[in-house]
Amino acid sequence: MKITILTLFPEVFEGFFSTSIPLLAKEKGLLDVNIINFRDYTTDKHHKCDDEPYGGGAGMVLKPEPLFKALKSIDATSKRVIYPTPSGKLFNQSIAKELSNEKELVFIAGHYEGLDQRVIDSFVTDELSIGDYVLSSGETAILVMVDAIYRLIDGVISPESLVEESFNDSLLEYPQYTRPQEYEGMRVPEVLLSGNHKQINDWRYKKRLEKTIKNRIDLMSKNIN
Ligand code: 6GU
Repeated sequence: MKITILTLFPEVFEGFFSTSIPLLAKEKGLLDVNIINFRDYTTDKHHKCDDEPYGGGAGMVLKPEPLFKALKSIDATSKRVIYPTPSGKLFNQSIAKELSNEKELVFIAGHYEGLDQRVIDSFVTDELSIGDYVLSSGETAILVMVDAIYRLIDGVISPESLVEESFNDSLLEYPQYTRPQEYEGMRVPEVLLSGNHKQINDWRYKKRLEKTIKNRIDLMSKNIN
């Protein structure tokens, strides 16, 4: 998959894409990342990317010209273009799964009060929010979405790791333990040391139910249809 990100702060993405699994995915040729600073597409002396909103009000709006030029340079009209915004549709695991099947994704990082609506009308295919809170910029939301998406691309992580994850079947994950068997007086639950896979699976299922009831009862009603 190719991921293109239009941003005024390219450095935000450097650490993420040069570490751990994202780096491995790039090295395996499964992920190609293209970070574009759309300030490079300004033509005025001061490289201005924002301006006051027509009609008045607080904050600044991102000007259409640099974004139009940057988007045209990558032929974005033929592509899936995602604009992260708190007023978008709520992003979730099934949207991540769907987007992971695309050959190419383009993300636009908004700032201030947002983009000139003409950019959205001309290029954006998906307006997505990552939750009911307000972030100061789109970059962090893009990192969250990209992380959820790229790991679902075939070959990036092992299929077994994906199967038992939270949200695949509307139940949260069971607790995990590793060595040592006892630490600061706390013992690993006996059943996990038993080697009895039926008992282990039953115990894990019970723990998943308990955790989901405690933290996310809303997920359970999604199973009833
Ligand atoms: Cl996608 N962007 C911003 N700026 N704030 C958000 C968000 C996105 N999702 C929730 N809050």
